[in-house]
Amino acid sequence: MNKLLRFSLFFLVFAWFSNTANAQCVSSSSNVYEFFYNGTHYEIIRENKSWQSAANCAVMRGGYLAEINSQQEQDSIFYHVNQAGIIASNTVAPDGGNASYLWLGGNDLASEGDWIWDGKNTGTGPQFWQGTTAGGPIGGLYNNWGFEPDDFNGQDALGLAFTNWPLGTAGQWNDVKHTNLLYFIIEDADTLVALVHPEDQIEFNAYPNPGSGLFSVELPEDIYGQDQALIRVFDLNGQLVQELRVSKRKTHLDLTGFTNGLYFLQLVNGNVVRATEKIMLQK
Ligand SMILES: [Ca+2]
Ligand SMILES: [Ca+2]
Ligand SMILES: [Ca+2]
Repeated sequence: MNKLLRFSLFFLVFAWFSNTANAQCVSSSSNVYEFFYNGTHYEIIRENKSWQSAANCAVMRGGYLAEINSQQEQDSIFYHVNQAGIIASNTVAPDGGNASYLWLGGNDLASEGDWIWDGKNTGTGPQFWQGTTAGGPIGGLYNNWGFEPDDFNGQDALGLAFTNWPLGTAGQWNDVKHTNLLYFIIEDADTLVALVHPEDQIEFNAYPNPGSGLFSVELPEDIYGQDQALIRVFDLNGQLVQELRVSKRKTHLDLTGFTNGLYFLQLVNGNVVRATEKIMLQK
């Protein structure tokens, strides 16, 4: 394939990808505020999503909803939340004293009172708190609740307060309903810049396409053997359905357990998205 054709094809695929999967995640890069803490890339996303949609979006961007593990991380995140150009009235949880919040990666959705760090929305993760205000931390893990959690009318997701509420102050945590549509904070997001540099793109083939479940994925020589290469598979809703580490030039991808439809493949190398592909599953 000549270079110009390859270049054009790349942009067609990229435009198509942006218009479908990414459109359901972040609609404009101008709504993304980036920062680094302790060598890790964070993003504050100024778009409103339910807790689960926000977590799915975090995974699609290569990370997870932020999990705060220390006072230093709390302080750094809250500092940047205040630098991120957030208009408080755009990210309000009515059941959280009508104050403003951003999603963090904690919830007690799976089991009431068992607060876990579940920033990838897998339903599992380390537990950091047990019970309501009368409860306590688990395993000495960090927490920064206000006079919370109180499970008021059934609250199962963790909000970082941007403004004060009757039971706490800005910066502290509150449990609010997971269906609130709030801004959110992603930890360990990929650096997506490679997508706009076609010369950095990696050749990446998945076949047969369409296929009935077993796909072969072929990678070029230059990432052969590097254990940092990852293939991620997303469904049309942006939910991560599979993630595999690439250690061989030719890899097999088994989607036989999934429903028919279109899936997106992301090839990640060196914490950068190097290629995207779409495959059709037709059993
Ligand atoms: Ca963290
Ligand atoms: Ca709860
Ligand atoms: Ca609460």
